[in-house]
Amino acid sequence: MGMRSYLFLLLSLLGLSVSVTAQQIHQKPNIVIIYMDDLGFGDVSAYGQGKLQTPNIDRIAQNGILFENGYATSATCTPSRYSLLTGLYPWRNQKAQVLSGDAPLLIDPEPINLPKLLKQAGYRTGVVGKWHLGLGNGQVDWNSNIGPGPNEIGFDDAYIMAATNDRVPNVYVDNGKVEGLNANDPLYTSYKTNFEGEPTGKENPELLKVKYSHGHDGSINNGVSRIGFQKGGKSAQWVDEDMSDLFLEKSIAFIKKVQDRPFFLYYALHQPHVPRVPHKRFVGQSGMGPRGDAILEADWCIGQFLDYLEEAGLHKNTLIIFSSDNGPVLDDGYFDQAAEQLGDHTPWGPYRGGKYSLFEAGTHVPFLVSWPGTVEPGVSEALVSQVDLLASLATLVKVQNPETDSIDILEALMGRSEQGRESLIIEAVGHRTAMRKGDYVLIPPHNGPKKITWGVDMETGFSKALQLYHLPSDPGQQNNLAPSQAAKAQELWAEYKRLIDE
Ligand code: NG6
Ligand code: CA
Repeated sequence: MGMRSYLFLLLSLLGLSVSVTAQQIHQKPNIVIIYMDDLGFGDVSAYGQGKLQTPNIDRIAQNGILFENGYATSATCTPSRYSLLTGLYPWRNQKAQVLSGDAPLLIDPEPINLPKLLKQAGYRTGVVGKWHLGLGNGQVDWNSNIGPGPNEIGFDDAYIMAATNDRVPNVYVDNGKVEGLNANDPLYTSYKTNFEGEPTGKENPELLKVKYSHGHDGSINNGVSRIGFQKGGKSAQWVDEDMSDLFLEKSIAFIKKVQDRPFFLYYALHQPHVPRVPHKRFVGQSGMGPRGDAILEADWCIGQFLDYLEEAGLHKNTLIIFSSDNGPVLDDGYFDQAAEQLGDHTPWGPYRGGKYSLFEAGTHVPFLVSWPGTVEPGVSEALVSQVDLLASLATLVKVQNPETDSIDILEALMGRSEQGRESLIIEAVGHRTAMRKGDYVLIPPHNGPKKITWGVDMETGFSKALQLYHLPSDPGQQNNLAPSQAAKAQELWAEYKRLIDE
């Protein structure tokens, strides 16, 4: 019997309360995934790229490993989140695309997934924040029990925003129930037609405090029009300015409730996704307009969260993984001065493109791992992807690693090896894919527009020509090597085809 188990047994035999002690001596670390929405590689100051200062996110980097080659699997939200929780590549599932707020649950409750796997290993599991993975069976009724949802795929506790902060319904769902709903004012949503008499951004611009630039002309809540229509549920509708503090509070409340056992928390912040409506404490703080202010608001919350772990004596036994679901975007549908007030800041870092794009900045995101006392701080060049968390964490908590697209790269994540993945398939909007392998990125020929067509100023990376880039020498993907290095390009293209057909 190991020393720790012996101590535990002794305390138990003596009949002492072992709750705090159990947390200190149990062998499995708590696991927290802090997941941002649309945060770019250059938005985290620890990467030394942009001008915005994120001192609290940087604390994770200073106490852990900063990954220079960390990826989301997709350049949009739903597919990346799907991969993170299932270990499956999103382009294998046609339905894994940006979902509407009334879409059914995308993740099949049957097979193993990350929260279920950690539950098997004895973890208490919780999710707080942005969900955007669908709820219910297709005819979701917001006025009764909402399911299947996070509770059916392995989360013991779930306090979520149903979809995105720019989509209806604008309510929080607390373990399958809309929070604050008044039975006399039931909530209905539609993504097709408005409800009679309900104001919309399109017809009632005088009611708006944030004006939309494209899309987002549906129902109005809190002076902001959204995608889709909603009626009723007025007492349950959120106030955007309070969302960040609320998610922080709920995250800490979850930990307080379960901290005598190992826990897994998926803390999914909504920043800096549109609409960017931070609390007034942060308005004007970045000098870059609402996008920068929203990031500072998130950074502050992360600081409070880290402080709590320290005060509770949990930080040394907590593995934190920090990343973002996709790359950055400036105007994503509201006039919020994101481009005009950006100054010299570079949310995309040295990379080309951003959210939606097959170019690098779409998926090449900040990726930090800390576990004070266990993981030695440093910088790693290893190729790591969010899809690999499932297999890597299975190894960490000593349960069987299920057959998925996820690869066990635990040694790289712990900074004990520079050997990450050999290759990775990345995805842009519309399930179009490319491959990162070693120092190269291969973008196969794709049909499709050069730029996003619905009002976002963003290059897609799609081209009828084969593209090959050497990232270390050309991070901005300006120099297509496919014509001059034809043999290399053909070799990688063949490998890409093999990987996506597997
Ligand atoms: C787009 C929205 C955009 C954002 C995105 C999803 C329009 C015109 N644009 O369709 O604002 O909501 O979907 O973002 O509706 S994500 O980060 O959740 O993937
Ligand atoms: Ca996103």
